[in-house]
Amino acid sequence: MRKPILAGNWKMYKTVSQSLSFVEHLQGLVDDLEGVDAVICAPFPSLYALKSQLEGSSIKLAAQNLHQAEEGAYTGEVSALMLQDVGAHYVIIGHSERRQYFGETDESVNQKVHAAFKHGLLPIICVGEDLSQREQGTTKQLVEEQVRAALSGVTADDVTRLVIAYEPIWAIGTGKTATAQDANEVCAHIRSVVGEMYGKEKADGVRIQYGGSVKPENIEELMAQPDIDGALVGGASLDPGSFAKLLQGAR
Ligand code: G2H
Repeated sequence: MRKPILAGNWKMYKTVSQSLSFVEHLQGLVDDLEGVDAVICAPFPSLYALKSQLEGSSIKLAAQNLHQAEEGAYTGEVSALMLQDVGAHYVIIGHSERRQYFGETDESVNQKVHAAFKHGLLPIICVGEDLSQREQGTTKQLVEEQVRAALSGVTADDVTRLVIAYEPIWAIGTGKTATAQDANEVCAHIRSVVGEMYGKEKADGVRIQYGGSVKPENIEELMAQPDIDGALVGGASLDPGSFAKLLQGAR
């Protein structure tokens, strides 16, 4: 029913030539992507070059951010139309690093979700709690607020086209992974919130990823959970061999 989706979030790593060489290497390692949607979330400068290199491949491109305005005097920003034009299919919205270092809020995340859909980009919406929120036991409440805010005004048709990534901040790049059961519990809660907003049938169609120190060694255990439909992977997606193993483990 829900097709697994494995996305490599390269963050601020890889020049254009490094990006091209990654894909060339990956294509030599993976010839069959049946059963999984493979996504590369590359830095802006690499997208256009990767678009040509991925012609005919089922690997999809994603951007890591966008600006919510149509266009305008926003120095240093990139619009949904520009991203769609250079080959992006998905766009990460509201990654915790954007929220933490660049002042993104639930409100701007929602605006970006609408901007993405307007130009045919599919959002990968990130939500997740920090360590103190987890310790205080407010994880589900916080994640619910983030999900409700991000989806505000999103139509029932669009909701099954987007992806939600649950990324506990304390597990990002730290080597600490939430246990598969803990991760699933929050993903199941996210699905129930979507169900309250759109009905069970729609909620059953929404793909929910886990992110935070996912690697080839733990991908299968995470994917075995009923409410985890894929992963958003940072560090372990930077090496083509590791990414190929993750794709294999996600199928
Ligand atoms: C979480 C994740 C990718 P990492 O940010 O989105 O990174 O896998 O390095 O924890």
